[in-house]
Amino acid sequence: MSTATNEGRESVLDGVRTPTADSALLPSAHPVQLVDPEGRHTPDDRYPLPSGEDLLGAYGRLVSGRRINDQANALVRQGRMAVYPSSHGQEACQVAAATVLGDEDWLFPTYRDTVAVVTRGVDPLEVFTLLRGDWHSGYDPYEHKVATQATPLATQLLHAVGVAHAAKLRGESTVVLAMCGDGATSEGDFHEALNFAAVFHVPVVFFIQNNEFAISVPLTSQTVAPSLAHKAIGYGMPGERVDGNDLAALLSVLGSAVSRARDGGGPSLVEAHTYRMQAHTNADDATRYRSADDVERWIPKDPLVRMRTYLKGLELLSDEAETDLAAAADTIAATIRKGLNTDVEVNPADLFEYVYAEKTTQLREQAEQLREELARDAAPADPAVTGSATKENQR
Ligand SMILES: Cc1ncc(C[n+]2csc(CCOP(=O)(O)OP(=O)(O)O)c2C)c(N)n1
Ligand SMILES: [Mg+2]
Repeated sequence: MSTATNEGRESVLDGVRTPTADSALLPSAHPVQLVDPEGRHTPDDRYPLPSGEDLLGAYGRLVSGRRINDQANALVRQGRMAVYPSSHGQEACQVAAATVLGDEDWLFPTYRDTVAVVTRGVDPLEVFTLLRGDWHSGYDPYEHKVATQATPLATQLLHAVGVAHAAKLRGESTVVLAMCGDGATSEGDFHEALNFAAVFHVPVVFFIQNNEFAISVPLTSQTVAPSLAHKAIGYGMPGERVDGNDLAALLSVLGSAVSRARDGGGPSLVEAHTYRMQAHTNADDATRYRSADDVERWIPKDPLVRMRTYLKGLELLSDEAETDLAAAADTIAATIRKGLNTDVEVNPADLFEYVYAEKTTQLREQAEQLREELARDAAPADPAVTGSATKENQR
């Protein structure tokens, strides 16, 4: 292994890596949990419980996240949005992923991570522009340092590693958090991203939301690894697993992975154990491949109820504060409803813009063809043609 990219680190080939060092890369025996489903604190020496203030702030974002998910689902049913991959039940992962990052950091989300993108500060209406199908992407990735949500699985992991590598070369303190699903871990891009990140020792945190399904494919058909977090050791980076419905544990585990990356510790992999409570998207019928009982087992583990019980038990969340948070979430939902219920004027010519700095010959030809067709359609109808068509129809 080249030492040029691994300054100061011991080579595996020298035989200096001891079994103890290897086991330090392995994830915990059980997913890290700091607050159990009944809302009780379950201490873990390795991971500090976030402060009450931090948890309260994150809980507010959880409430808004749930509201955004449910509002988006309703808008899909009303035909105002083309598609929405909901993260209902996975909101703690979403909120934690965005909350642990600083302004200088980058987030690389999947198509399911809308709530993480909004938590990072992107205007929900700009986020929904993409899902509505109006525009190439509704937000400027550079403004909030959030990459565009994309459908191809795992491609964002490679882009994330590239950004982290560039930041390292420039001597910046940027950390990149790259999200993916359990299904995406079977992609070649996942392997390439993790291997490159480890070999070049770049500041990236890979965050897998294991929601037990890749559309209809259950995790048991996806992998026979002991856990997805175990995959990390194969690349020479630490892996950790965390209860994906425990906001406190997610903040602590992801926060520690981000600090480690920022301090020059290199990449790591965090797997959150959660569950996709709803269908893959509105185009999917989940009852064809899983039972209602399977889903019901996860209802008592709901991340929102759990954090509310915890905060209320410590009297950190008053009834009044809860009403205020619900009202704030309703305001966001009302803005989304209003925005998506307003028809936008689209310019068909935009189909050919904004991809290349200079249009290719083919694009120019296609743009011209479209312009001619639209001009022809817009021209007043020729009565002779209309008359003969009418006669034709009457036969
Ligand atoms: C490269 C690629 N292959 C296949 C697909 C089709 N596809 C879309 S979503 C999906 C399942 C992904 O599951 P997972 O990674 O677990 O994410 P989740 O949807 O559960 O959040 C598949 C196979 C795709 N989008 N991209
Ligand atoms: Mg999945």
